[in-house]
Amino acid sequence: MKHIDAVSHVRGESQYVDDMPQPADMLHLAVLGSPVAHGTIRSLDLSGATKCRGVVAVLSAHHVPGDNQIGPIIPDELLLVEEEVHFVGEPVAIVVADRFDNAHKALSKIKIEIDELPIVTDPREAFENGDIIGAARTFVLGDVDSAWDDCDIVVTGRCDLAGQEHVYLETQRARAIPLESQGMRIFSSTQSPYAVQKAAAKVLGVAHHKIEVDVKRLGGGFGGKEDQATPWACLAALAAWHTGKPVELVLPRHQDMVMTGKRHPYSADFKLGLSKDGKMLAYDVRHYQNSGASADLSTAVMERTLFHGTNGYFIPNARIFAACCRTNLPPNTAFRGFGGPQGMFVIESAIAEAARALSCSREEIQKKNLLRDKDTFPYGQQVRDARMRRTWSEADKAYDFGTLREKVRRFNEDHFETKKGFAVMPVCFGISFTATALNQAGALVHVYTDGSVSVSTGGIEMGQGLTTNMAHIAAKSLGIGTARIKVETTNTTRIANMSPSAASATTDLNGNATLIATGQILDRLKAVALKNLKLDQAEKVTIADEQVLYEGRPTGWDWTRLVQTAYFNRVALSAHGFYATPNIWFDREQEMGRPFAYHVFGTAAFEVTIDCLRGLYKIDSARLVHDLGRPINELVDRGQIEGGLAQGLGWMTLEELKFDDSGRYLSNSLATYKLPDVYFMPDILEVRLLEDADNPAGPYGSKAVGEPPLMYGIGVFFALQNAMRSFNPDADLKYDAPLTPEKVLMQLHTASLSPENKLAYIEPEKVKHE
Ligand code: MTE
Ligand code: LUZ
Ligand code: MOS
Repeated sequence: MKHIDAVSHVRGESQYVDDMPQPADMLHLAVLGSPVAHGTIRSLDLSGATKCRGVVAVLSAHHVPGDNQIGPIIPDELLLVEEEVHFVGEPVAIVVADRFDNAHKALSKIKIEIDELPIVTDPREAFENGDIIGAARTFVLGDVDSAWDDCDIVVTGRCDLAGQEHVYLETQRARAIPLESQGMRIFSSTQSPYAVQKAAAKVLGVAHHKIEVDVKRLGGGFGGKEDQATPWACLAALAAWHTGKPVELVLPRHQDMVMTGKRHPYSADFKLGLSKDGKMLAYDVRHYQNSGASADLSTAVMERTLFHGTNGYFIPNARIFAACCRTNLPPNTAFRGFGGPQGMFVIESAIAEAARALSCSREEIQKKNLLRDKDTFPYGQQVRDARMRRTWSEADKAYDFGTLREKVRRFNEDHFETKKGFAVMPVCFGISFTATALNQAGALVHVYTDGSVSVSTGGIEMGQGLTTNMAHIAAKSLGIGTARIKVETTNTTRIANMSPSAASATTDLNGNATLIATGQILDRLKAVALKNLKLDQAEKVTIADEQVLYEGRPTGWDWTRLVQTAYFNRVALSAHGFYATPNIWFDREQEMGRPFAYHVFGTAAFEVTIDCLRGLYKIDSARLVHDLGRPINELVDRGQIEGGLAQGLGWMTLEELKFDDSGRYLSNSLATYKLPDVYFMPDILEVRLLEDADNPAGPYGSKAVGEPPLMYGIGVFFALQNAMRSFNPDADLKYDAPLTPEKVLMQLHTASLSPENKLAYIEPEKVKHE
């Protein structure tokens, strides 16, 4: 089965929020963001804007009829600022006008005077000031303090990790339509319709049931719309409330980049102790998360950093500390991997440092310490199979790490200013929301009398193929063709209290809910077949290729006849299915439990080539073995693997967020924020899937796929470092990502060079000259 939207996407016919026919009297909304990163508002004068052409309303915090509060976990985030501003771009006021351009033009006529306050952008500084969000947390396994004595070597170091823009193609947007009796219908580009429903109800001061949120699809979310679609939907609803007219808000790209949060930057200190044969014995790490100005999802993101702090390794003594540090940047938020990648980068850096100290390869240490069946994570859960080691050994068998490394070594011997590097990246990622309660989903299935089927779930299509998966699961379970299935919009009146589409778990949760709903309908239909065909054993009735079979043999009835007979027998042809992931729990007092239904495993190997005079590099190859379970749709899942990898590579290499000293965002357009493109992708990209890898927890044996492949990208950082070391073994390399070409150049040429590399060395000044 093809991606169900493939044709309409390519033709440009797929509809997003802004593509739906516009009501004739629809108004447009523009948002004024704070011009400074921190300060108290002395005065705010909206009157200039109200006089502008086409302007219908200009609104600020005191126009909010309900509670001006949208913080999802901790109530520390105002929809519109009141006394204080906390980051550049924080929404201050909105203009509602007849046209998009008129609304934006009027923004400059709003007068705001702010007394500036000092700002903090560094998480370590915020931590020293005691400005943390929620509580700092620590996961502990074994006894780290007494384990150092058993170690032959101990390495320490510091990591710095930048954030990342989501760059969904469709920027944040929403359309709100006022209905009778204080009702509001909101079309939102959100991963979490219920988050929008709850926040809009709070802001307008009405009950949840007054707000209907509807989502057809997203032009990408990547976590950036898990929570941060909410303010824009609330602002559109606020404007619709005051004007009584439909209102649409579309953030221009530039505003989207300035006003919304990104992946969390982190800074970390690590200490890793090993035996001389490379066994990791003790790991002590402190993560300082740069949370931005308000909590958003930061505490949950930080929790995943703790869970993935040891990646796919067993370390008998580990202490993982993390804190959310408040800074004057936009509130950082969910981004594919959700704190996991940051935790993994640090342990991979510690391994790189240890490999130097032991004069061995990173792979020797990695391989020796990979998780085995029944090993325990630092949060108490046991590994339930040996797939971490399986993906490593299958990758080694298929791609031959030894030969790849040897090829790189020989190349480097023969070349002076061009160097290659090799690295391997194992990934182990837990599947389930770490907040156990979110692991629930509903599905509503209707069968119509012509045999066509309507499926509603709480899952959001954001390009990842959810709709395709739901259609496939519904069709397969009913024994009919996918042409009979229509997957409906995601709507809060059909599915209540839905969790966000996130944590890679959308197909698992909503697919299982769909199977429960179709299972109920099938049971009823089988009873109808028994009665009307005068048969006796329900379990012998099956439906395959739209034919009703008994003991595998045709009965002469087809799907449509069965459905029509059920209707005339007055049998319900609709069902609601509810699924809650079984056997998961977590105790936050003890920091122990079984938070994940299962883990996804994989191993990736990378080769890179650096031009050491210019700092430029290319990725020669990425070779993966990935665990998809038994995929529902292999093509869709391969798309997820390649897309996730691309995003991870970009995060590690090109994508650099720049803020100036006053907290102003400099890389605020796609001209200054460099994304990887198709040419940047590895020349060789090989993806093998683990075979015979059924997963009992996923629908039809499948495994979640959305996030884990992003973390393979981390490997390229270490491949680049290895190439750099071949050029200049004494270079002072930093565990500082992204490793942009500029940083490669500077790090290669700021330290003294060993004699054998002197030949290749040209003074940076001379390079400039030439
Ligand atoms: N793929 C596309 N094309 N667009 C997206 O926005 N989001 C990613 C991933 N893959 C995303 C994507 C993120 S962050 C998550 S959590 C998962 O998809 C969500 O979908 P799933 O739960 O169905 O995997
Ligand atoms: N969102 C969330 C997530 O609320 N909880 C999670 O555990 C999670 N994990 C990954 C991505 N989003
Ligand atoms: Mo994905 S970060 O769980 O939206």
